[in-house]
Amino acid sequence: MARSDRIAEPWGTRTPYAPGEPWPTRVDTFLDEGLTEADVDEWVQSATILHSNGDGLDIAVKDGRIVGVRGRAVDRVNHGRLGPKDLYGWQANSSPDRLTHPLVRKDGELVRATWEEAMGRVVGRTRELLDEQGASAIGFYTTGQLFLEEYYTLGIVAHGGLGTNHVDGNTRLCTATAAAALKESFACDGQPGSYTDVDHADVICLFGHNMAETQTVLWTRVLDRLAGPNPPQIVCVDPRETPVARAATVHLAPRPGTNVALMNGLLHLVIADDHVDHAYVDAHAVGFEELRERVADYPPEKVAEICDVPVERLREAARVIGSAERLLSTVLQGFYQSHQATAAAVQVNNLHIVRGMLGRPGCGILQMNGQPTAQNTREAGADGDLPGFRNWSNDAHVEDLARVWNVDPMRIPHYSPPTHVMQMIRYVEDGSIRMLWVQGTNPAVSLPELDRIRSVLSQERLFLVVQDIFLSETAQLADVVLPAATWGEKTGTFTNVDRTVHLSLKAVEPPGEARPDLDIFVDFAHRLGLQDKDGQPLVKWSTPEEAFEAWKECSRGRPCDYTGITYDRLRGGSGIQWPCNDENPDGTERLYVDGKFWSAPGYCESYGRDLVTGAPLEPTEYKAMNPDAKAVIKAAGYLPPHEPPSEEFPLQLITGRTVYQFHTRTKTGRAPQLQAAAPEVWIEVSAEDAERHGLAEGDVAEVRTRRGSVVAQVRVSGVRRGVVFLPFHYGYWDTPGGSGPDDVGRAANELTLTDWDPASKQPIFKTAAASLRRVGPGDGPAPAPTTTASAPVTGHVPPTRGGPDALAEESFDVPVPEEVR
Ligand SMILES: Nc1nc2c(c(=O)[nH]1)N[C@H]1C(S)=C(S)[C@@H](COP(=O)(O)OP(=O)(O)OC[C@H]3O[C@@H](n4cnc5c(=O)[nH]c(N)nc54)[C@H](O)[C@@H]3O)O[C@H]1N2
Ligand SMILES: Nc1nc2c(c(=O)[nH]1)N[C@H]1C(S)=C(S)[C@@H](COP(=O)(O)OP(=O)(O)OC[C@H]3O[C@@H](n4cnc5c(=O)[nH]c(N)nc54)[C@H](O)[C@@H]3O)O[C@H]1N2
Ligand SMILES: [Mo]
Repeated sequence: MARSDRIAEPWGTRTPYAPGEPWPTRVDTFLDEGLTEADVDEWVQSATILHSNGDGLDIAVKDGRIVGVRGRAVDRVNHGRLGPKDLYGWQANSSPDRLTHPLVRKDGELVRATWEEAMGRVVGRTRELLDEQGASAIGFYTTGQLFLEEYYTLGIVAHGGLGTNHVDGNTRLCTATAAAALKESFACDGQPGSYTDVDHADVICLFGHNMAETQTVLWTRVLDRLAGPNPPQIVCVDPRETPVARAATVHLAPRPGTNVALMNGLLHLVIADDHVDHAYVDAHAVGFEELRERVADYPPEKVAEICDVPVERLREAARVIGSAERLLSTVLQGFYQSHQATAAAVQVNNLHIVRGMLGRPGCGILQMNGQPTAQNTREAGADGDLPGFRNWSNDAHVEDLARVWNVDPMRIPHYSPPTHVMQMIRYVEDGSIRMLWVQGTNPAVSLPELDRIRSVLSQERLFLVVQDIFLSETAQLADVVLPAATWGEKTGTFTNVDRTVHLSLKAVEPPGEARPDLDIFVDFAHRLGLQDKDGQPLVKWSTPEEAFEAWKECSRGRPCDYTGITYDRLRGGSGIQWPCNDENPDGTERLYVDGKFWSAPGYCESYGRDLVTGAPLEPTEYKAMNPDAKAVIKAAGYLPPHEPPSEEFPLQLITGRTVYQFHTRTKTGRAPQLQAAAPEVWIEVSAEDAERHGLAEGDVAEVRTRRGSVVAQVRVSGVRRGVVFLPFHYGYWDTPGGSGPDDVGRAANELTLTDWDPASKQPIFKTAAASLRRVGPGDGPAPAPTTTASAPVTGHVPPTRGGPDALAEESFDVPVPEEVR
């Protein structure tokens, strides 16, 4: 058996294939040192949990322990392949510092407690607050990393049981814009495309998406097409020289935060050259005229100036997109974590609608998710939306949900939009939310402006419950810590970006007294005595499979219809794409075939929002705009970033990821190979900016914004000029400070701002005005990987208008044309 090395070779060897051919199989395996497949007692079916790709894998078990993983050759998503985090990340499960028993705060200290005592405190405080202040004193902040069954249970407990509107997921930081953009254009969440579109596409566009590092196996599929006959052309829009940029036919490296201008420029050229599928647009969309008028204001010269990209490059990209016969687009955080997130992501949808590139092989849109189970957070209503993509502003939908739950419709909050997490933090700060229950997320590292977050979460009057598998930075601030079982230790299902549902089975026992998140929610509901209309228990299930069956009923007839899926059908073979029901017994590869949408006013999930103010549209407005269930083309004008560079803060800070680490590193930081590959935070700058600041590779520097500062070694990389990049993975759990900075800042979110996109409410992690200062010499080169976007600069510099010689032009001088709206 070949052991796969995904540290040196994150994407492994090529298996080239031609358009329309099946992607060849390649099985990746990793087992503990010294073991072979013959030593394995049992292989237990699952899928990958450290990104949204949903790669099928089997967990190797020996003597009751996880000892490795192997990609599932039969799975439609990965055909056997695994990425670096998948191969090595599981080792964190058996870390000696896993939480093994509950903790409660006594005299200021977290001390060991029984489940009885810990749950007693949680239930006691819940009762007190319900009596004193009502349900709106209680908030839930969940994740994109639990299982579908767990979210559905949380949703019914929070919405149908307590009746609080304060329920959100960290999916707000992650894929809120994916959902929002799909709701704007198609009035419903759900990815139109399929990963098999990679097999057919002749042009693949990646908008603010470093797929090579963040969905490694999907990128492997792209690389295999590129290595085969008739390869697709790649368009990359990213200010960094990512591996995607290096493989691209056209790389546009815009100034951060100018995505809407760039998209309007592309749409301008596509429409001007009449690469429009008029028959499709006339039959299946509303709003084209408004778009045509709006993008007329964005001629290429003006767009090139706003974005600081060469005008010829922009034209080249438009030519490639305009002449595509099978166009696949992906969109992610470069667009979503920005001030005009939804507006920008919607323009990608517009490109596809205008070009008639939907519902056919190779013509997909993937408004990507990031986390493995983020799709389920959204589907099951744990992010504030109602389960089954029901429309909170449609009374009939609320009534229908009340019927499924057997509760009074008035019990389900739907009087205003669900509270998003940044608003919840504000309510905690103000004191109207008194209890916050955080599950599977680490806001003390991942939310913006950490100094504020730490102070809000450590307030005396807040009762903070944290349900995690480690004593994270956030758990250290809690009043009660609940130890959870995780992937491999519990059973459930989850759904990836292209709607593929996988079953993940329990392989080993959780450590100590740790319990599955599902059991914790069910226990809470029972202890609280939550009941339905007939006095029966509100939560009528206790096992994952029972919860799944209950969810199926809730999904019946809705777009994300799971009624045709059973645990048994998911066993043994490949994952299945929803909707899967009587009409589509084997699942559904692509949505919106033949221009049919789920956007009828009575059926749709959302009436949409104003892209500038975020105000929800009234049902009557939506009906007038889109009476016949078509796709909606929404135009948007460009607005400059909210915190523009200035004399004092002349650079633009962007933050993001590296291939070897996952988020706040609670798992990857405990997997030796991954931690060694990217051990410490670094600062990336262009050669031009390094020179300007007197910095050389490896020097120690300080990045400062109005909120704080981070000190780290400098990597001189292929990032565009005027931009500083920081990975956001490095918090404090493995520093002497523990929960926060002792001496100097390490976490990128010390620097980021409290601000969000008006439509999706997704925080802005990708633009902040920053300054850079040399602190002193370092100890060798920066600790940044050299196999990725953070590779040392090669001489290829992302193209800007003036080219690399335009040193004279001040980078803070972001032009804001007068006529922008
Ligand atoms: N290795 C690894 N993989 C992961 C994760 C991880 O932590 N580590 N996390 C998972 C999750 S939850 C998510 S959400 C995804 C995120 O996956 P990605 O979105 O691919 O990752 P990011 O690094 O956050 O951002 C992508 C790119 O946006 C670019 N960018 C920044 N500002 C702008 C801008 O203004 N315009 C444009 N066009 N681009 C810009 C950055 O240069 C960066 O290369 O990854 C998932 N996969
Ligand atoms: N500056 C900056 N900030 C960002 C981003 C960025 O690009 N830049 N990206 C944002 C995005 S897209 C995301 S998704 C977030 C991610 O931010 P977080 O969600 O805060 O990051 P994680 O480290 O994944 O936190 C997950 C937590 O859940 C725990 N956990 C793991 N498995 C289980 C389980 O089965 N049960 C329970 N109960 N707990 C479990 C882990 O130990 C960990 O503490 O960060 C956001 N913040
Ligand atoms: Mo994410």
